[in-house]
Amino acid sequence: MERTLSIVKPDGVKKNVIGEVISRFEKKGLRISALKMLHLSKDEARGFYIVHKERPFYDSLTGFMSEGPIVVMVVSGDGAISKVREIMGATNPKEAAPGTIRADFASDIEHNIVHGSDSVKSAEYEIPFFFSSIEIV
Ligand code: 3AN
Repeated sequence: MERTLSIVKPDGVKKNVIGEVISRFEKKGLRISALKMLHLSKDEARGFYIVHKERPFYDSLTGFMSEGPIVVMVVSGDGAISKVREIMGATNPKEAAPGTIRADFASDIEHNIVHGSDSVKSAEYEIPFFFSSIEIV
């Protein structure tokens, strides 16, 4: 059993697809082990995306991620990290496979609806960023 951190980003919340995202995970046999809505400050978004601090899009990405509420969740199951990334589709929605969340709902590479940890190491940083151990079932 593996755990990953997924986020419905501010554009996903605005487009009213929180349930759609969760439902796509559930339909593939994944389980939601923790869930909450919150609104990150810019500094908190900077902390979450610290691995990208040298990237040219860091300021714009953290601005976007703090512009409105998000839904954060721990998703669990066999191969949860790669399964969630498959369901999300490629970072750039133009390259995302048909039927993926990003192909269906994302407007561009930054406003791409959903986040999923890209490795075990990332998940180990990202899950405790949002949840304490007693909040995860
Ligand atoms: P993913 O979310 O698919 O793992 P990463 O880790 O490469 O993608 O990038 C993290 C986030 O940074 C992406 N979800 C996306 O919102 C944003 N991002 C990535 N590349 C760009 C880019 N070239 N321009 C703007 N934002 C980007």
